[in-house]
Amino acid sequence: MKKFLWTLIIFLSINISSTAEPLTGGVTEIGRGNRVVDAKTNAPVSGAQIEIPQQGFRTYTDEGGNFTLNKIKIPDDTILSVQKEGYRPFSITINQNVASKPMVLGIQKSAALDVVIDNEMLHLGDDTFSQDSANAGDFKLKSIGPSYVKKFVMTANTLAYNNYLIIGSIIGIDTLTARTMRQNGMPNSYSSPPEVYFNGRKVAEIQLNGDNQKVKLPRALIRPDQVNEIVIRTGVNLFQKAYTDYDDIELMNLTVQTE
Ligand SMILES: [Ca+2]
Repeated sequence: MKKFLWTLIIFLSINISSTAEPLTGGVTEIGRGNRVVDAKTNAPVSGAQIEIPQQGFRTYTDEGGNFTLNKIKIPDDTILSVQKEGYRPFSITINQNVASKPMVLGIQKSAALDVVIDNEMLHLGDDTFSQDSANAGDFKLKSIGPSYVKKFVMTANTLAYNNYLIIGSIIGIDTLTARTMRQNGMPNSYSSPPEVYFNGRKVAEIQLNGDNQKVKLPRALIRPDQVNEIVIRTGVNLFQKAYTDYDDIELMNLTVQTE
């Protein structure tokens, strides 16, 4: 019987789309057959850095844009990132199921007005969390506290466009909505959602884990050609009254992009 493998094609603009592209040959080993391509031209991207921060795993694509994950074990959802000069930082939440099939990751060229706020993995919270929490099994990085603060300049040119904060990937959110969507196994509690502030004003609450979450930055709040500030504050466990139990979350790849 002919064996078909499903190729996952992931683009920044679309979340995840899979096509039934049959591959020939015995590409059955876990973590093999992966490629990074230019999202527009489909040309392979060589020398792209692939990282799974929770696993301390790092590799680079070869001349043909290929990379392997070396059969690493991924017990729970974790973030895989792709960095390449001239391209927007890319990330995707993967698990054993996703990683066991060949992945084709389409990355996008950076645009002139893009601002990379952060391309490191960030852990917000207090490092105390239930093993039932979303992605608890994968938390290894130490928390930087309940809030992330970053100052950055936005040029006056950005006022001519719609501006968005893009959160590349976020895992570990234990809101009621996340529980309803079965993103965690917490039977008896949930947390308030993480909040995003732009120049002191709350502009979003993040209810769900996932990739490429887009937060509009209201034009009226933008300080042109001056320092602007993004704050992301994690939620608190609404069922722990004895002390403040911050929701431990991880996020990666914060950029401001215009449309
Ligand atoms: Ca906690």
